[in-house]
Amino acid sequence: MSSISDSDLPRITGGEAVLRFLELHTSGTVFGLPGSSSVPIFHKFPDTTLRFMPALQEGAALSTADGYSRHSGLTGVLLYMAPGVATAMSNLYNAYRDGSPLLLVISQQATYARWGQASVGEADIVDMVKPFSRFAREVSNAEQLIPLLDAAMRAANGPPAGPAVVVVPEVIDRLFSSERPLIIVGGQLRQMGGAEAIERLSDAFEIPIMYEPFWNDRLGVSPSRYGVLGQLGQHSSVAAGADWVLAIGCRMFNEVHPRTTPWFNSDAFVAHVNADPARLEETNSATWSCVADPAAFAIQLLDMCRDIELNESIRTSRRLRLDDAHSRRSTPRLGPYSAAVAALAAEPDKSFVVDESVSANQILLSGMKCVRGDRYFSTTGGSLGWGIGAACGLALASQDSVTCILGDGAFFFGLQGLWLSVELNLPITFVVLDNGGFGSTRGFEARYVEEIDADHPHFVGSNFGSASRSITRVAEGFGIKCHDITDSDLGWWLEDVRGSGPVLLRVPIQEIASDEQ
Ligand SMILES: Cc1ncc(C[n+]2csc(CCOP(=O)(O)OP(=O)(O)O)c2C)c(N)n1
Ligand SMILES: [Mg+2]
Repeated sequence: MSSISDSDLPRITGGEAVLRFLELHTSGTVFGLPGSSSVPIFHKFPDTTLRFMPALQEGAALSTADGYSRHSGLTGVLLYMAPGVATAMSNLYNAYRDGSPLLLVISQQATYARWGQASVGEADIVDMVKPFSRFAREVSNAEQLIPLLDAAMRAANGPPAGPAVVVVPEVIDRLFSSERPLIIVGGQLRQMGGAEAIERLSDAFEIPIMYEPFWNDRLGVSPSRYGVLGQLGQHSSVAAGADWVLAIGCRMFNEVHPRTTPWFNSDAFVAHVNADPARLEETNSATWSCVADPAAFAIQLLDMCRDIELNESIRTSRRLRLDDAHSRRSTPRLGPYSAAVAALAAEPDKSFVVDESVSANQILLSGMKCVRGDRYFSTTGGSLGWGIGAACGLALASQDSVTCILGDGAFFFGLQGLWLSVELNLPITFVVLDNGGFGSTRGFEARYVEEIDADHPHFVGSNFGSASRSITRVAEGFGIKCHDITDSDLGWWLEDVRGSGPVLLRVPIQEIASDEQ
């Protein structure tokens, strides 16, 4: 009997092997941008069932894949050597922050031409991407290709740390004796499937819920639940007065603009649950923390509370506290974004929403009045230029309409992504909230100028001047229908154009004195 030797097996190229792997294990749609060293892979696409979606620039390829993966799971991206990676980096950072399952296959200079950094496009790509990926290795021989792709796939699918569910009785005991409990949720709770359990816990035991401060990549729970009080703000009396806090699937609020005063009373019991140990390390004020899949934790917590009766006087005082918080919330917030936010508050019930609205983001989050919390997406990374691509990816994956809310700066950063929306006639409404520049940066500048008591404010590079007016011209140049509208007409326009193809609504926002423009 003769045995089969290696040479009898049909040989396939590395490029074919990569594409077969993507065919078997990913959403089936691959994003990217070709270059000289990746031609052999691209050449094999027609022999597969994979669909390739091109991009004008790698940042757009990455954010489009990110959006797609949020709907359809693990998604492949093909990039060209160091230049492609460097261009995609800011959106790689966003995807990493939000735990988006992406499998990036990056080409490298041919082995015979590797000179360190000397040959064109060559660099230590593993070192470049390591801080923003769960797994990064270079394939040095054919045998390693499939095992490394396999390991990368498992790392990308996560969760970052396995479900090690430990619910200590302390969390539950204290919950039932607490008069002023509070749950703070992050996008990880939604991503891993725990939204409903936390909503039910809140309903059953009159517990207020808040979204974590700063950016949220997803809405941890549905905004329409009675317990939901919007986003945790700097001056929240509900947080300051809380005696039991469960921070679940979120960060611990000490990033970007750190507070000097604590969020909670020093006597409060604060539990922090997150699937990623690195997030727990950021903890600066938790009494108790636990690495766990937040969804599994929430479901188990709900289950363990099922037969426990809440003392009637505690229930009454919790209900009064919730009613009181609601009555204070219903006071309308006045501000330059209020009309636009009101028009967008129920948008996730009608369409997927991708939010890169920067200054409006927090107001929007707190003003949301929708049931479909699962249809809102933003990024915790905050690297500008993500939204347009992510909206294309979501529209492509869901075959549904998407409303993409952008700052004018975010529009200019991500505009290469518009190309795909036109090419595929995707049902996306781009809403550009145009405040004439990098408004949030301008806000920092204004505060700085005030602090140093300067005679003349210098707004260096934060006002777009005439470039602002080019938004509709740029989008029209891509072939997109554009309308200059007012914020009070936004609701009407959304109804009129939703789902009809790529359309851009430019909404001027008057927020600063005209001499600063
Ligand atoms: C890639 C990148 N570069 C720079 C920044 C710094 N930055 C943060 S917010 C912002 C302004 C965003 O402008 P816009 O989208 O118009 O929103 P606005 O602040 O006006 O609401 C800038 C430049 C960033 N977040 N990402
Ligand atoms: Mg702006």
